[in-house]
Amino acid sequence: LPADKLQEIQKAIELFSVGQGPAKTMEEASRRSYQFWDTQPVPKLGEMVTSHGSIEPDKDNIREEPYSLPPGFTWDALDLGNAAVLKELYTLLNENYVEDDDNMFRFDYSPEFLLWALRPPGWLPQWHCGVRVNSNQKLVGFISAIPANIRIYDQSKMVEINFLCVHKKLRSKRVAPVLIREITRRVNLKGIFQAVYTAGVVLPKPVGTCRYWHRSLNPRKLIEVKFSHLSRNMTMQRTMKLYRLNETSGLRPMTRKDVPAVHRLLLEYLSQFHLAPVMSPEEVEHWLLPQESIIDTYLVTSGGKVTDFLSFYTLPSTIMNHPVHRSLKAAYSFYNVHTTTTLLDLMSDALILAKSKGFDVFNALDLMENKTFLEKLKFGIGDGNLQYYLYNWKCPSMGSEKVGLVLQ
Ligand code: MYA
Repeated sequence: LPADKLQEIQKAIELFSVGQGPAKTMEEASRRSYQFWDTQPVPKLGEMVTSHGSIEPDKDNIREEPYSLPPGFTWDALDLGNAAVLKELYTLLNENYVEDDDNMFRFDYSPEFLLWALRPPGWLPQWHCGVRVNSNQKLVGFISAIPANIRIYDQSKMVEINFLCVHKKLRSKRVAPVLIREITRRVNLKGIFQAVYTAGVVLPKPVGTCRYWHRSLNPRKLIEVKFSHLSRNMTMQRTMKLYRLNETSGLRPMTRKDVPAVHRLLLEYLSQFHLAPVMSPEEVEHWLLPQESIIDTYLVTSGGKVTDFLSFYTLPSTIMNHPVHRSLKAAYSFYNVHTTTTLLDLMSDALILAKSKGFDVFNALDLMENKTFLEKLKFGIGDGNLQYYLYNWKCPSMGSEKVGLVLQ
């Protein structure tokens, strides 16, 4: 075996014997301990939470010095307005960010998408927190925060944490906890003491557990790249027929003029969920106004009035080690609001639109009211969960249908 493979196997054995590898299920999580997370204001995994409230009080004195990185590394707030810096972040994530369990696909967030995700109204440069190697300035770590009004019980002022990434060569050296402590400090300095984040791994303690579902739009390619497989008793011909879609949809793209109407619809619709954003009109404009190859929003109108809308964002994945196909084009369901149309009809249009734009697959979580259409519209269940977490806020956990928040 080559040396790097051997090392990987040794590492796996080591992790297995002490049971400290990342846990993908509650079962695995219950058998491991959390050296870092046990020091943080989050409920313990086995803890039954019945009340709502912060876990530790807001601090008056926030440490002024950044936390210490291992020798040879320094903090650098990334200026994403600089195209060269944006490209560095793109490359770090493109090569080192989230992969599927079988290491076949890795998220490929485009530079323009990263600007959309990281510069919403109220963004701060110091919350685009990078780690560089002193000797050559290479970017090897990142974590970000963006401001958000999140409604959970009566709590609202929070940040969303995303894009935590440590270069593959720097893994398992406890750099992630330093990144998390440092972004916490920088957020605390602005008087914010709660955060929301999602992850594929089980940590103390999920407030909700969601699952991705996938609707094939280009089944031949999905099978070729082993994203899906030909079902038993099915031929390629029959599979393609099964997933065939109509060509046209009667919806129109959202424009800037639609912001007030979309804002009203969204605010009202999200009030039914336990965990949901409360967006300003400016945030609705930022998050929902169409931008090519980033975010699509389409409206249903009747007599000039907007009654329903659907939205999805564009997030391709790199296909690792395939001779022909390099990229999997995926659309992710974002916020969908229905008042006159059924959600089923609305999402059926989302599939048609995504197909006509050349997406290979349409992904949706089983949150909000999505369970009402997933099976009917021929989505297949994915493997692995997306866990939702709150930092420094305890509250009873909820079913996925009470989650009304979608992060990038
Ligand atoms: S989720 C996406 C995370 N990124 C990836 O999965 C990309 C690929 N992986 C990596 O880059 C690395 O493996 C990462 C860990 C960076 C994930 N969230 O340095 P280590 C704990 C939280 O030796 P590494 C997203 O972006 C782990 O249990 N903690 O490990 C949201 C262990 O702690 P403990 C995680 O593999 C992020 C410790 O880290 C995660 O080299 C939200 C090991 O550190 C994870 N996804 O690096 C962050 N994975 O000893 C929290 C592992 O206790 C924000 N760990 O078991 C909290 C709120 C902060 C703001 C608060 C403001 C008020």
